Amino acid sequence: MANSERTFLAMKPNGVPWGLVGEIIKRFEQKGFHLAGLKFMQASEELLREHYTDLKDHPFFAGLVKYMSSGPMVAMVRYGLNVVKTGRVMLRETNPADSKPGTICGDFCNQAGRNVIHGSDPVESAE
Ligand code: DAT
Ligand code: MG
Repeated sequence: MANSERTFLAMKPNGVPWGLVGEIIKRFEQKGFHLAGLKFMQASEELLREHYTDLKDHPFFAGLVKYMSSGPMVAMVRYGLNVVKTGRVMLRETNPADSKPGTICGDFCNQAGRNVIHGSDPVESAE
């Protein structure tokens, strides 16, 4: 059922010290996406290399894995109608300069390498 579509979101190691955990949870709550799971966790470099395997040939890959493993994240699974695509719209364009005000990156970030939150894209990746 479309209403049970699920996405994986994770507030990145900068989102936690920047004090954005409550704000970001609030946005997903207000939008009506239900919480299926939530975990405060620090990911290993090994797990992150697997998570980002599609990006392994990019020059920023090593820095991405190091940064993402540098501190705790708040990982969540949320579900609802078109949550993967809608969640991405709520997050950003990958280039912060293209992210509109009102999106998480439009409001809280200015560089791709510190973009506050991960959100699955596309549905197969969320699964
Ligand atoms: P997104 O996270 O918006 O789906 P992505 O999957 O292409 O973007 O890249 C994953 C992460 O890698 C992204 O959140 C931040 C980092 N990244 C992407 N492009 C980058 C760049 N040009 N410079 C530095 N980090 C980058
Ligand atoms: Mg991506």
